[in-house]
Amino acid sequence: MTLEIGVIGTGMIGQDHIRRLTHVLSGARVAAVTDVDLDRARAAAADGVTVHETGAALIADPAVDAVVVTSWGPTHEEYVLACIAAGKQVFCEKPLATTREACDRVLDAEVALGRRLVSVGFMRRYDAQYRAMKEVVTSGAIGAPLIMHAAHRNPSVPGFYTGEMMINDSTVHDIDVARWLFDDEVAAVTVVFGRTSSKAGPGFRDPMLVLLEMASGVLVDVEASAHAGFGYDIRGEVVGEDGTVELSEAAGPVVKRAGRFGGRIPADWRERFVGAFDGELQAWVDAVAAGGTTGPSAWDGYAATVVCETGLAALRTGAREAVSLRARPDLYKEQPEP
Ligand code: NAD
Ligand code: ISE
Repeated sequence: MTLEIGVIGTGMIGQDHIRRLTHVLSGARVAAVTDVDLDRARAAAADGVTVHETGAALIADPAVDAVVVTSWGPTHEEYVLACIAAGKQVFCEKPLATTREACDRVLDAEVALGRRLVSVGFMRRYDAQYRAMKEVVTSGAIGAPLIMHAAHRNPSVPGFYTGEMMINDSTVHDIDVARWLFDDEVAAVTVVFGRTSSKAGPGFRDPMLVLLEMASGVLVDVEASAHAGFGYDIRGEVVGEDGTVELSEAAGPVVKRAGRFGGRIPADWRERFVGAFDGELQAWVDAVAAGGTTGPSAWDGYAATVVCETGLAALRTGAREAVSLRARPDLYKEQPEP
């Protein structure tokens, strides 16, 4: 069976997911696309792909089995809720929705339906290095985890980027990794600033340190940088009672010559996480074709958004801000893989 997919939002990542669904993955094809910019949707549609004028029409299309949402964050709630109402599986790029209240509405709708239809695109869970790190942590080989040091260094960001976006768009991935790696919730967030890079625009205090306190007491410090310049550099090290585990250099071989060694640093998140993006979408296609779903749930999307909102409060106040989550519904107590 070939799963017929509809893609809402044909911008940067929408086009990338269309490419992988069409040329890289198996078991699915793009049957329909839409975008508020219809010319962009038409440009992204290969022969035989229907271009719908609205997301609502795409979701209602009986030829569409399942939906991929890659439009702007504030539009995700509407499309995810429409997919739940239509009983269609939906893979939604992060964020699930941009406010706690919007995420609540998605949780309420899915819980009322009584089965999981929503998967959220936190692709790092499918990265080979992060998965190997999780295996080491859960095996007990380094003893009880105490601290995680992480860095999320963007080479550069568009001129409209702000400190708030560093939390909502970038650090959100580190927040999801921490929850997944330690199978735990974030209990409090503090944001600390030091010297600001001369490359940052007016009012943008970059870099920042985001300190996450997990409910277990594990501390996660995330250096979030927007202007690293030299490349896209993602780092992580977990310090346990008996040892440490660290992500290795990301891409390619190490070359030694003329008394030096070196290798490539990924240019951006597409290069660094290409395998993770392929893996998450293939896993989702396979699970949906088999009649279910997999991957980060609406609960994971909700928790990440609430922690980001708390992070924004911490950024404004400079104080330690406690995270307050609603009770986790039974539907999300058993997490499907990974
Ligand atoms: P983009 O601006 O390149 O593309 C978004 C597209 O959505 C645009 O073509 C826009 O016209 C369209 N759009 C906006 N409102 C719409 C609506 N109501 N209905 C239909 N289409 C609409 O942005 P992007 O970088 O592709 O990001 C899209 C989403 O993917 C964002 O939520 C972003 O956070 C997420 N994202 C995730 C990752 C990741 O690492 N997982 C990376 C980049 C982006
Ligand atoms: C972007 O939106 C992403 O999601 C990338 O994974 C992240 O590394 C980058 O900082 C964001 O801008």
